[in-house]
Amino acid sequence: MSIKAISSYQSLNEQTAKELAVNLNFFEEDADLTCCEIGDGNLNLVFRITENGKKGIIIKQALPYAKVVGESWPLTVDRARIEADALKLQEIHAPGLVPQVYHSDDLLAVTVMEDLSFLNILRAGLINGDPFPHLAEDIGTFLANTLYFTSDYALHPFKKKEYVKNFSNPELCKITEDLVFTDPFFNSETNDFEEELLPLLKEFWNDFSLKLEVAKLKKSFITESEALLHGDLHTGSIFADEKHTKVIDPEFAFYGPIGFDIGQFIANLTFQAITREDITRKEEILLIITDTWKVFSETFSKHWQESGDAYTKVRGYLEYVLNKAFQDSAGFSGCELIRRTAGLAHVEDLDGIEGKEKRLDAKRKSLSLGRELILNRHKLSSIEELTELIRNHSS
Ligand code: SR1
Ligand code: MG
Repeated sequence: MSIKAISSYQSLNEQTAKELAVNLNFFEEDADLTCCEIGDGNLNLVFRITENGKKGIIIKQALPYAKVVGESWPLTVDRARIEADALKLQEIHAPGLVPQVYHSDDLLAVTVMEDLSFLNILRAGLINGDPFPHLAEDIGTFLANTLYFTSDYALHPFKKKEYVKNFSNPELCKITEDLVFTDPFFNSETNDFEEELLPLLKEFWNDFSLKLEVAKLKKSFITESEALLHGDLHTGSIFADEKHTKVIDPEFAFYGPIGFDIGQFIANLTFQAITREDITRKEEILLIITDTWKVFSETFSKHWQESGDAYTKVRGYLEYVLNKAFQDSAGFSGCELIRRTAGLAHVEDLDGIEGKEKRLDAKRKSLSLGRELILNRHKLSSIEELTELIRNHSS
């Protein structure tokens, strides 16, 4: 049976993914196609289809459960629609910085998009020590444009509310609410950590000032519909090389606080600042963090001048919005550092360290720095102060 003829969801395999690609006219009937499932993320199937080794297409399909856990964790396939819609909007506001979407099908939960396999996943490239000279400029621009142009500062209130409705993403938000903001701060079953970290984690679980600050950050994540977020902007959600940067995988997109995307990006760079032994190479990461914030805040401020909202002309309002985003991003970074060290989904930057003592040392630094960022975020008044805090905790 041809995959185009089906009228309900079914998960693809390498054969049916090829049939779908032909039926959608991406290839001729008699094309000699190769199809590989290359998904290495936590949730989806990703098929790469090529003809004679030439640049091909990607077919991404959402599974009705979280792949990382299995069928016991059901998960809405509506996230495929959210991802395709978010990519289309991001391409309008940050052209060239996301993969092109060629086709999407909400019923099959499929997005057909540009094959970016000529690029590397940023996390792997950073671990390898590759240079990314355009990263700060590109991600700073991506953040400023996608966050500003989907916010009330830029949109008519009716349009903004239409977007809020379209990008309502409760199941994926709940994953973040649990895995980022709750579970690592309690003795939860989903936590996953090396037993030597237990004494430090017990300190966290008994620290009510820490929990209060995380509760405030979680409240902000849940209640502040400020802009359309990517929602999962770690270094595994970015393809890059020396010339290009492409942000992928916005299936966690929803309306939330601006500082969340910035904070997740900063945290995932921070793992590299922690694990790099050579001072110069550590400083390269701190410079990317500094420049990303500078590009973000300068570009966002430039867009602000065009806003039609009367209050954007009031002295001090822009500074308030940026300062809140900055301090929130420090706090969200802290949560991300802790969850990737002790929660359910880890990062290769830490888990890939071979010597046990070295690995534990890096993990303890991530946890302690995470706690510092959460507790002291309101004392930070510049990106230099933030990078100094990271520097002090990572040496
Ligand atoms: C069950 S999903 C685990 C994590 O993978 C995604 O990339 C998100 O970061 C999520 O929290
Ligand atoms: Mg992902």
